[in-house]
Amino acid sequence: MKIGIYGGTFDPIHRGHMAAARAASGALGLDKLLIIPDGTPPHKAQDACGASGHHRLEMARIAADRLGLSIPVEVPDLELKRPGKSYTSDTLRQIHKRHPKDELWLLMGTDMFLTLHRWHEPEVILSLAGICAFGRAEGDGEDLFAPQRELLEKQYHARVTTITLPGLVEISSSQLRQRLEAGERPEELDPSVRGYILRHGLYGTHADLKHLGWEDLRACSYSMIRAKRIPHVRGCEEEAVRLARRWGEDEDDARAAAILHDCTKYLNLEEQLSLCGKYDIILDHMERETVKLLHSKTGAAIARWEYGMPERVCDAICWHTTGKPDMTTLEKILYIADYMEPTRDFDGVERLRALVYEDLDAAVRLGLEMSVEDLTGRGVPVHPNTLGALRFLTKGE
Ligand code: DGI
Ligand code: FE
Ligand code: FE
Repeated sequence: MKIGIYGGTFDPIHRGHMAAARAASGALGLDKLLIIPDGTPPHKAQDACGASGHHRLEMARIAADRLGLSIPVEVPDLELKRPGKSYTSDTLRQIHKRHPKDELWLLMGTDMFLTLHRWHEPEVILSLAGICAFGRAEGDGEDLFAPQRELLEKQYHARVTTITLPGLVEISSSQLRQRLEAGERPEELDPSVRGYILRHGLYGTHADLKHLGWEDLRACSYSMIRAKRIPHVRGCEEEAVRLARRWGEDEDDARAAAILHDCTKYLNLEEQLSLCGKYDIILDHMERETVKLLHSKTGAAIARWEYGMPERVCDAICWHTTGKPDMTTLEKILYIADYMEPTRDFDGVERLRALVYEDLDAAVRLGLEMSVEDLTGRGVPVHPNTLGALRFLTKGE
């Protein structure tokens, strides 16, 4: 197995790092990539205005998920956990011990590559891993690489591969930090990483989470979920706004509810229950047993207390999974938009899509019926609110 190892301060991780990771993974044909935020880098003092190791790790984990690579990408905390200075030779020893049969490749930018012979224990580094150096800017080329490659090959029998990343401009993390502090939205950051920075007020950002514009609200919400769910949330937003327009609901409320509706979807049972405790959410017996039912409750609380959303928006989020008897128009819109937004694909979705612009209640009822049928077919107990919502919409028949 070929394992790529990409270490760095990643303060913060940006699109330049991500492009390099993708390019190196393709060029080397990697089977796995490890992105390793460093502890105390030996070559520079920890930046006073930088983020903590914990935050750098979390941002790297978000970026790793956004790479869209088909190979596993892991972000271990092994350098952050190791006391003292971070030496690459120690990291490689650790990884080699864990994967003795695998081929290791160390990824790095030009400046690092050109000083490699002066690192701590270069002979250990170069005996344990091949080097994949990438030019970070136009013009970094063979003329710079060749002499260094020859030196390393002669002196240490190093295996060296060099790649240039076409069109990649130099991105400086310190400039990014300054621009963030000045309130800019640098294109060079993945929106989800930027959302994480805003949520935690890193790098001197002072975003008021309770009064965010749409772009920032999306960034914050996306930073809480996995990349593969973003198209669904995006689709749900578009659908909810269209439905609000059709059924005379407030478009902004529909948009906000949709953007945030699944923001706690990836929390595990323990994290869900801890939020329920923090926000005094009272759970019934079935909710306590079913983690899938909790994200609508905790999502509503986060919308309320972190993002300052109005009650009606939070209620829509609260009922989006099960529905309930006597729903408001906004609650129906989010429930059904979640069910039939453009990226959903299941038998009968077209019927729902046609119906929902003709008769909102009939579409919600059909959605509930399909949901009950699906749950029952899988042997999953149906929540009383789902049954109550259905009964309410069928009463009088
Ligand atoms: O979060 P989404 O995947 O976008 O959609 P959702 O919030 O409707 O969640 C769907 C999940 O919730 C699905 O795994 C089934 C589950 N679910 C929905 N209604 C009920 C339910 N689970 C139980 N036990 N009972 C329900 O009535
Ligand atoms: Fe959901
Ligand atoms: Fe959803």
